[in-house]
Formats: sequence, C-alpha cells, structure tokens
Amino acid sequence: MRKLELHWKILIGMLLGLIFGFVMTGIDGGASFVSNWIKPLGTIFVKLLKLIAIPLILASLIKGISDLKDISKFRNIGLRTIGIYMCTTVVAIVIGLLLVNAIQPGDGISEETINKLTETYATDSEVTSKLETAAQQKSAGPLQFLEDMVPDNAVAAMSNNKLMLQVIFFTIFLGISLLLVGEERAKPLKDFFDSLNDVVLKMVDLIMLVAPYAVFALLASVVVSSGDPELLIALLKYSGVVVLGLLLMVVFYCILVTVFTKKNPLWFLKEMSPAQLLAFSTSSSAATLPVTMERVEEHIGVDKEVSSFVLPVGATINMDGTSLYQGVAAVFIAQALAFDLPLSAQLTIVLTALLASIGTAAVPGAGMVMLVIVLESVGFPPEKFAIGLALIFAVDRPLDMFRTVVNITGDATVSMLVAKSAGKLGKPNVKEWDDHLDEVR
Ligand code: DAS
Repeated sequence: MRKLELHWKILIGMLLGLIFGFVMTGIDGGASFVSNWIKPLGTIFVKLLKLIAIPLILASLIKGISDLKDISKFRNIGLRTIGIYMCTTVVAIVIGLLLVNAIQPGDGISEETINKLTETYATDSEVTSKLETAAQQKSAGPLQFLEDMVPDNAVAAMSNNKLMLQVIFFTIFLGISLLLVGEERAKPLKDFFDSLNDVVLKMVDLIMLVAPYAVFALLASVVVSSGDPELLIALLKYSGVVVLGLLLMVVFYCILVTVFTKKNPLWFLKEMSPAQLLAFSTSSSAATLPVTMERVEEHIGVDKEVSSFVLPVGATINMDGTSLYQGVAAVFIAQALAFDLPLSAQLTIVLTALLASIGTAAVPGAGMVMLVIVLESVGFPPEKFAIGLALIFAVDRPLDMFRTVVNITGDATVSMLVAKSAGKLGKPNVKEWDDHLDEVR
C-alpha cells in the first residue's frame, strides 16, 4: 500500500480517537478508562513537543540572527513582523464583532437555561480557577508584560515553557551580542547552535513518528471530558459563530498568501496541515511550534533567518483565533445576560482583545482566562463573571482546538509575507516525512 503521508495518518488517528471517545462515553466506566489509560499517551506526546520547543527556539533564533550578518536586517524583520501581526489581529477581532452582532447568538437564551448552566458550572473548580488566574493577570500593571519578558535567570527561563517570551528575549540578546563580537570570535558558538538546530529538528521527526497514536489519545480524552452533550447543543449557535469567524480568517490568510506571495493558497494549507492537525489535537501553539517551524522552513520555503524569529514570537503574542473568539464571547455573554454593549464599548473590545491575545499563554484554555480582562474593560459586572464564563465553559475546549489552528496558521502566513518582503521566501527543500522516517529507521 502506498505509504500514507503524515497528515493522513494524523487525520485517521483523530477520527478514530473521536469515535473511540464517543463509544467509551456510552460504556459504563468507559470515560474513566480513557482518562486513566489513554489520555496519558497524549499528555506525554504534548510534553515531549513542549520539551523541545525551548531548545529549538534557542538554536534556530541564534542561527537565524547570526545568519543575518548585520543588525539592521534583523530590526527590519522585527518591525515588519510586529506590524503585520497587529493588523491581522485587529482584522480578526472586527470579523468576530461583525458576526456576533449580525447573528446575535446570545439572544433568546431562556432564563432557566442560564440558571441551569449557572448551577452546573458557576461553582465549577475550573471556572473559579480561571477567574483567579485572570484576577492575577488583571492586577498586573500595563507594562507588566514587558517586565515579565526580562528573565533574571537564563537557565530557569530555559526550563519553563510558560516563560517562552523570556527565552526569546534572552536569545535575541545573545544573538545580537554574537553579531557584535565579530564572525571570528562568534564561530565556535554559532557552529554549536547550527548543529543543535539540526539535532533538535531530528528530534521533531522522532516525536512525530508517534503523532497518529498520540492524537488518537488526545481526541478520545477530549470527547469523554467535554461535559454534558445536552448543554453543548444549547451553545451550538454561539460555537457556529466562532467557527464561521475562524473560517473567514483562514480565507483572509489565503487571500494574503495569494496577493503578497503569489503562491497557491491550497498548496499552503496542505503543506501546513500536519501542524494544523496537531494544533487542533493539542490546543497548544507552544506544543505545536516545533512542527510549525519544520513545516514553514522545509515545506513552505521560508528562510530560517525569518521563521526562527517570526514563529516563536507569533506563538506567544500573535493569536488571531483567540482574539476573534474573545470578541465573539464577550458580546455573546453580554447578549445572554442582557448587558447592553454600545458601539463605543465594542470598539474598546477591539483594543482589549488585541492586548488580551498578546498576553494569552500558548497553552490550552488560556484564551478563556484572558476573556475576563475583555469583559472587565467594558464594565461588565464582576459578580456576573462566573456566570459568564460558566455560560461558555462547556464548549471552550472544542473551540480552543479550532482557534489554536487559526493561531498557528496566522503565524505561518505572516512568516511567508515577511520572508517574501525580505527576499527570503525560497523553494521548499521538501523532505517528505517518509524520507525523514527512512533516515530514522
Ligand atoms: N490554546 C491557546 C493556544 O495555544 C489559544 C487559546 O487558549 O485561545 O494558542
């Protein structure tokens, strides 16, 4: 049988995982079996990917910066990247607000449904813990995220995924200093990071060997833990608005790829599909980052000098899917709880959803935590936060999967645009996964 390409294997693993999850939900004790014996396989896979995200950022960012030869090129790439990221995020939020106001998914939700949801979720430990996390984030000052970016311990910064921005800050600092000491003095360190980069990419290949089995476990565990199916129906319209908005964002990316890089957008989506399927299964941009980088560099043809900066920064501060979701969710909650949101308040949402998505960590469920910041910014009554989050909690995980796909697709799109504008979009050196696997076997 013709060797199946990786994304087909991942897709089959996902579908089988969904089916297995639904079957086990219907069997007595099935859900606990999946949680105890299947879910750990998926958790280990996600941990392995997050394990190599940090050394991969370190190696590829140093290599990317040192290959630039001079700092002015790096500054141009950096400014262009941040500028395009902000624009795509604002477009995402505006699309979300237009759709949620046009479709009004929050209208007509009956009082007893709100009360039932409140009983079920408002005291739920996960909801209250997200509120506590949001309270900590909220108490931080406006420049807190800048302060947090500077690590006081390089090794500690390496060891903790949540501090990815600190690793990026430290690595850029190191890379620029490497440029300044001159090629001769920098060569030993540059050679070290070049070979580290190759080794870590090989580790990605090894980890991806088990991807189809891991996504099976991840999808099965999501299905058995996705809450009461009957509640999910009540929120179907809201979910439909979010998914419709996310699909429009993908169309927007395809337009950008077509207009600015003259590449075929369907080819772009196909080459990115293993990373997108992984983003869907893990709901984590951070865990998906190693595969996003591998696909963008080896299958799209973006030069490492660009991808090594644009993608790690994008995984942490550019979350178009999340910002669209936060715009929709804030207005949906206001509609459902009859809290009036005039146009001026909705314009405030554009700004706070932009800032909230920058501050959102690249891990599952982070987008919902930052939603509280958005609600707070439009004067939503704090005593109703728990009900508001409880209202959307039941469908947050499935929607997180979709918005994470858009988050990484947006990062890949911007890396292509920046590479094209810097003359760094070349021919992909497509080494099919099977070639990699043959090397590994
Ligand atoms: N799951 C987050 C990510 O990794 C996005 C979110 O929570 O909205 O991109």
